[in-house]
Amino acid sequence: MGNILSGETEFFKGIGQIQYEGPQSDNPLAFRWYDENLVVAGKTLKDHFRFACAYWHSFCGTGADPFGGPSHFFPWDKKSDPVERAKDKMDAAFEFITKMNLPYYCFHDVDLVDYGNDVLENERRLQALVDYAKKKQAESGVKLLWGTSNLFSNPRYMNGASTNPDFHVLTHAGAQVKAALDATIALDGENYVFWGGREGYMTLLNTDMKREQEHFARFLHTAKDYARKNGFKGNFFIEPKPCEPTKHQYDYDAATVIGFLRQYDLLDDFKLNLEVNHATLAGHTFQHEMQVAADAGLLGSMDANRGDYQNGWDTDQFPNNVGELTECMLVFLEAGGLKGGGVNFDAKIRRNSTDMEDLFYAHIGGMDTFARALIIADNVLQKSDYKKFRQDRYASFDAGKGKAFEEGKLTLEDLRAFAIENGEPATRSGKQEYLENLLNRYL
Ligand code: XLS
Ligand code: NI
Ligand code: NI
Repeated sequence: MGNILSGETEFFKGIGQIQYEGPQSDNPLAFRWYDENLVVAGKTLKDHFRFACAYWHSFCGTGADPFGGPSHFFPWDKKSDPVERAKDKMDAAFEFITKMNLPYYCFHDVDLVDYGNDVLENERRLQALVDYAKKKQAESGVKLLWGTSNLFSNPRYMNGASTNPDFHVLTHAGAQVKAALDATIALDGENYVFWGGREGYMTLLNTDMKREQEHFARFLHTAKDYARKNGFKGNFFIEPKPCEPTKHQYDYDAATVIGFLRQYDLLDDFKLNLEVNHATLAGHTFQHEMQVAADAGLLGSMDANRGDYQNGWDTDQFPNNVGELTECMLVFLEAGGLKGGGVNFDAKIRRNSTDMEDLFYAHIGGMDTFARALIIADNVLQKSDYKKFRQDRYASFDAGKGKAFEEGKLTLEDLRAFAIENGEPATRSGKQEYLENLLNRYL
């Protein structure tokens, strides 16, 4: 992949191509673990992860929080014309993405260019940036992992988008999704995401939940049919999150979404895009969410970040906990990886991380943590008795009456007879501490 494209302003001055230098390196602007060509479990790290940069956090985020305005002031955010400003932002984005060697990026429609309230004008703006992005992708080799539509920021969506009680609002969501799908298709996007930020309710006192969920499903079918008709071959992903901004979101967690997809006949086209911090908010570990999705064959993609155990909201910090991620990578490897998606850094640098290189440190740390965790997890699977231990725990179902039960051949009376015949079962340890120590041995 090339460096900065010729003839443009360099936004990240003094920072060159980020290289792999190995664990001994003390260069903070180098990879210590992420060697994209390293083969682990039969695949290069590049192909395992398909890392993506999230346009919104990295190039649209300003450091603002509910208690204060922007603290990040970017040189690409200066021009007054929205399309010209957006092109500068895209120059900066592609400079960063190529310097980081990230193979993919992801965007919402309104990340590429600011939207107003005029549907036709928004479509014109987006088209201008799609034309521009096409050139940038061709020059750099960077690809679009997924596109999506922001159906939560505009005040018209305060009561939901496709679950809004007002049909008129729903039509605006339709217009926006059509344009975002067109953009994703035009840019050879590999997937399309629906995150239902305001698809939920603030109070049941004013909400017909059944009707809203039916509208949601109808909307997804309508969008899917449009995309397929226009040649989109990729996956649709639903991204679960239990709450924030609404009190209760319909796509609560992986299990809830899988039930919804099954109920409304969407399983052929939709899979899951799981986010670490959303799992935490749902009261789950991320490996739990991954396992639920993997068991259903729906582990599509992931939004990499981490939460904060002392805060109850989506802090979207960059991942850096090797131990936790190793447990996730065990599930990842045993599931055979992601189905069509990749690892998108849906994470933002802190409000007080105000230097241009902070964005680099953040991504380098995230990519290194994933690489290191995957290598460790592969060692655990290859070299330890971790797999065997788990298999052996279920050995009583591998033969005899246990096997017959699994095959549906035993009645409740048969179970009773076995219990009487065999007396009290022997105590068997779950060996949790042994297994936790085992993981630590490989860290
Ligand atoms: C917000 C979500 C959002 C989606 C894309 O919490 O994570 O960023 O990934 O709309
Ligand atoms: Ni996300
Ligand atoms: Ni999130």
